[in-house]
Amino acid sequence: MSALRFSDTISAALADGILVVTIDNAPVNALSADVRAGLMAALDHAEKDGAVAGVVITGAGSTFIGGADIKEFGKPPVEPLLPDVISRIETFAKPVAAAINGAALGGGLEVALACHRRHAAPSAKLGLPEVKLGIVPGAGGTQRLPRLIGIAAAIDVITSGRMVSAAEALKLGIIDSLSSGVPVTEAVADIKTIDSSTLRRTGLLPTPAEAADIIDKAATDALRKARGQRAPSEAVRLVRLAATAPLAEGLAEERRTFIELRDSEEAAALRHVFFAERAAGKVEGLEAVAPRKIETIGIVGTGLMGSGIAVSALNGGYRVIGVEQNPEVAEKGRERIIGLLDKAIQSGRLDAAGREDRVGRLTVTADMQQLSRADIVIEAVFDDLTVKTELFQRLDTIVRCDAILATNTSYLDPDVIAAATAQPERVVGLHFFSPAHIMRLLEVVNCKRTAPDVLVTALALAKRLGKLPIVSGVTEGFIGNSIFSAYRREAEYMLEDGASPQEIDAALEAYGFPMGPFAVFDMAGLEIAWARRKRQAATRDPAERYVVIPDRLCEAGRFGQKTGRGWYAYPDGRRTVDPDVTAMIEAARAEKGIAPKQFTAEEIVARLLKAMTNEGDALLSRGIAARASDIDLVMINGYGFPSSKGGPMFAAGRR
Ligand code: 3H9
Repeated sequence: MSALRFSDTISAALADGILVVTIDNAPVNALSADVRAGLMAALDHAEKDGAVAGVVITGAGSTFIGGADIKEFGKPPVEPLLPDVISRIETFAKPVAAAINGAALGGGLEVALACHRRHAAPSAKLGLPEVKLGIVPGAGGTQRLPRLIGIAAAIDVITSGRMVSAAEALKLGIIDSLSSGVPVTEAVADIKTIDSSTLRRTGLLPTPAEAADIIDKAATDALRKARGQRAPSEAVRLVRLAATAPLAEGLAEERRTFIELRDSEEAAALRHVFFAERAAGKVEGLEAVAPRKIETIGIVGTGLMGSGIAVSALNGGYRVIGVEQNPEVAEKGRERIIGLLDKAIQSGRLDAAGREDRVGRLTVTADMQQLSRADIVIEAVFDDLTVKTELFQRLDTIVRCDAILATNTSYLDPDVIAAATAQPERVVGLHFFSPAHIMRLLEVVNCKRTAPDVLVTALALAKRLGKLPIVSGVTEGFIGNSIFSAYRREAEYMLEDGASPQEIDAALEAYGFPMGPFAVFDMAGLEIAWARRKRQAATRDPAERYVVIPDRLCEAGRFGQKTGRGWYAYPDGRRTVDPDVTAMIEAARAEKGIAPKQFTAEEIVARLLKAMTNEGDALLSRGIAARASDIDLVMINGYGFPSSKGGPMFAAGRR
């Protein structure tokens, strides 16, 4: 094999008369301008060189191609454009095969779809995740995929943006073969046998015949899940076009739609979220710190939160020791955890073998001494400072000296809990969101004395649990509840100033929140916040504006949905405006002599955004949050802020 180089990222070697072209553009072989130019140059070479009988395209490392280079979006386009490279591959006179060694996503799969043959490693994942970035595939995905697998299946794959396993890709017809060895070797052997006059050019295939009702159902399902987002509905329209329009027409319409969506606010916001997620959990200065080894996780308390944490830990492959106060409660905790695993089976997220494996790694006991085997203990007991400090002092005497202690408090000061222990540097906060086995967000609280390797271990653990870890410093409510408190306060101020709960909720829901704040308060219950306000009453600054309406609601026994009444009434479970609440609000305004103002939906959103970003700025200036994008991720993943708006800090910057 003699090595050839076509650009900084594209090299090739001749193997048995086949030019094996390798894309080496770490970290994910994205299709940058240099990759596109190198691919074109390699094809030029293959076209002219009579010794080359065919071409195999593959990726260096563990990825085939991670897609278009998202960092290039928003910059002036640089030729050759990806659709031109792809069209050159499809119409190439000599056979071209894709040796899919790892993830083939977005533009990466589009390159493969244009090849005449596709061989994938069993571990490869394939997909068109563009809708997650607010765009549609822009290099032929909506036109070529349906020609291979049919309209209904293409609608599902493209509008979900899901990763398809190599085995499923074979079944669907996306790939031609699953490699039992090295995909490149098999692709070279295969392509040598192909006659150039019989090349299967995907774009020229008709879409397979399908019953109209199957296609309609796939489209209806996709649009229902899209909940008003543009990209999935545009993708459905484009995929349907593949059945009726010639390739050139379909590609032109796809390109026009791709560019329009790529330049939209929604796509800019979703790109921000993509890069924010990659930056999250990275702590400056700790890059070289190695995490401690974690195999066994102790969890004290197996109630609602503890059982969810246990399921997360079992899903992450850890051994779990749950501890309860007595054997009866331990048995209940075990049943609760197994019940959650059974639910996962019912919803198809887990199979019977997976359940057995998890149950085999689970112990729930009333014997706290068992925690001497744990590498980390997470407490999920009642959120009370005395309860937690006493527990940590007891744990100090039981766990190994190198074990980590984590508190799952949402409002208490973990520095105080840490200070009560013999080794405060081994204490970290892990603030899970409920239900803990479902919610991705995990605030990792870096306490005053947390050791660097303890923080790094907590972050590594969070990733293995499939969580999105965001580091927060210590402050009341950490990042999320600090901002949510500011949001809540402002919503209450607006209520007093003249807006109704239903106007505020409707404005936020039209903006993209699944529920407005008052509907959320009713769902969560009003009594916990009431209890906290009562605790804080003695120390509250009398000059601070205080809205009494939520207290009045609680005094009237209106604790939200669970009591059938809160900010709204719930006859037959339906959220309904309650004249009694309107009267309470009007009375509270009159007591303060406030003349109610009218608010537009735009004003309501602007005021709430401002309250969130003011608090966000304060958290940044105090070093509680490391970056504005971390705040955005917390609000999107923990509090329903619409990802299509990019989070409060991003949205405020675009106004
Ligand atoms: C597209 O293809 C449009 C076309 O239809 C039409 C075009 C005309 N570009 O996730 P990781 C970076 S749209 C630039 O932690 P993993 C990422 O920022 C694209 N950079 O790795 C990070 O950088 P850093 C459709 C990218 O192993 C680093 O790579 N494709 C891109 O957990 C590692 O990322 C997608 O939407 C990119 N495309 O997962 C796929 N991708 O180290 C998006 C990644 O500086 N990518 N980076 O923080 C992924 O889903 C995952 O990255 C992947 C690897 C599964 C590939």
